[in-house]
Amino acid sequence: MIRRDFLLRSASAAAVLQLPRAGRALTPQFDEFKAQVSAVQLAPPPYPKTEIWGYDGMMPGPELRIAQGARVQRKLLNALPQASSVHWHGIRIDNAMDGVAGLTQAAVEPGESFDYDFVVPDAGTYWYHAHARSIEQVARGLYGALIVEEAEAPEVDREEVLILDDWLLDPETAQINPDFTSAHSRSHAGRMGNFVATNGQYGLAIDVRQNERLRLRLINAANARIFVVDIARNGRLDHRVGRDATGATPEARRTPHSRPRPARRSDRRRDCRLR
Ligand SMILES: [Cu+2]
Repeated sequence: MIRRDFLLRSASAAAVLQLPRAGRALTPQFDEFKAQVSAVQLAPPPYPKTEIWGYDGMMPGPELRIAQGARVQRKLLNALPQASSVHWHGIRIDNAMDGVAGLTQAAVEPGESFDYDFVVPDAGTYWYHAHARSIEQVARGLYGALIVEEAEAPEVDREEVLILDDWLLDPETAQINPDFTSAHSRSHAGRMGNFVATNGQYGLAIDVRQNERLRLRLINAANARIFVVDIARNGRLDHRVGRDATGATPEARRTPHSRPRPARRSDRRRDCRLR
């Protein structure tokens, strides 16, 4: 009873934020992004494409990169067979825009839309993901990077955003195992995959030049897996410059490994000294 009342009130609070229809048509401010069923080449050929759910049909979804203090206005269009919502993980935000279906907003039904409108107060490496039946929707690929740039970024030659995830695929067909709430997953602290991909790609390789300084933003999008990312091998130096909801810290800390746990982020600076 209390929860229903709260839901109704938060739904009407969200409605107040929407512009009148005519005004919106004349000055469209909200970039649309569509949650939809799509297919990507997740496992390498000759495996067929894997059916995923993605924002704009991509997996990961489009990278959102904005300046600290800027305003984000995105219209979620739900073309999925399930109700959905978008949570902006780690962003300090008004509850009405936080995207937790059933708590801070009503889930957006198939065929409907929701306008997200908020300011990003803190620099850092964040991500956005579905937050309705998350155990299924995130595992089907509904997520993307949300990068908030600090006014004075550390000096690097290049930046790479790496989203780590594991997938539970049928080894014959490369399709996502649809048993998202299996007794095994529930009794083993989550769903472990049998296939690891970075930015939705198997065996992703990135060429680096000698002495190139990289900034690596790592995001763990897996449900249960802790990735041990060994980026100190072969004489290459690795420093942590920030993690989760922080921009770069003035003093980089030298650390041998990165172990982003599920939903956590790690911001690394790496000097490539190839032997
Ligand atoms: Cu989250």
